[in-house]
Amino acid sequence: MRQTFLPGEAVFLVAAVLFFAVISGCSTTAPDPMVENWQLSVNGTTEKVLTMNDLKALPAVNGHGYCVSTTGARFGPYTCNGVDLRNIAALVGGVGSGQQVWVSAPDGYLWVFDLDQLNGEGFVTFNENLTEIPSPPLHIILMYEQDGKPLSYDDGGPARIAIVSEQPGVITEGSAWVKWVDRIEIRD
Ligand SMILES: Nc1nc2c(c(=O)[nH]1)N[C@H]1C(S)=C(S)[C@@H](COP(=O)(O)O)O[C@H]1N2
Ligand SMILES: [Mo]
Repeated sequence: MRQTFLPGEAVFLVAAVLFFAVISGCSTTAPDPMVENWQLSVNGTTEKVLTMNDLKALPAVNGHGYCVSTTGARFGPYTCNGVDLRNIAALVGGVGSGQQVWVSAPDGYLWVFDLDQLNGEGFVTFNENLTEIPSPPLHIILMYEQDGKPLSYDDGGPARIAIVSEQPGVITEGSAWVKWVDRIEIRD
């Protein structure tokens, strides 16, 4: 048996379908549980726990990031958006001379940065041919966007360390690019 709809009913049906599509998560703004559940613990003179919204509320740094693994695989070049590690450290008392910043992830990976590196100095840098070049000024950021998009889990998201420069084509060592960062500690 054939059913007919009046135009008004058709409009209602379309609206209802769209409404359920949106509330069931078929929308680009649906919250991502990985991002929603992510927390960053920051320990220094004091302690802080940051959510992604807290991180995004800090001043954003945008730069060019490009890294190479010990096996020679390259990642990038990317445009990276995140927060300067110094601004995160400042929330818990900052980093004094002789102190280090320990950045770690749930898989147990840990990388340590010294104060010079925090100020963008003392990194080994390469050009596209993997020839070592003098380092331009660099910034260590906690990146939450790569190429303008939220950082995927496979790329180390929700938040990953990136070493960025104002100029493109500067390659840094991938070992410092800690993926899935959830803990930052200032240590003596
Ligand atoms: N959490 C975490 N981050 C990490 C690593 C890791 O094992 N765990 N490996 C590092 C190393 S040695 C490199 S070269 C880069 C790229 O690693 P990938 O090849 O696993 O992407 O991520 C870095 N960040
Ligand atoms: Mo590596």
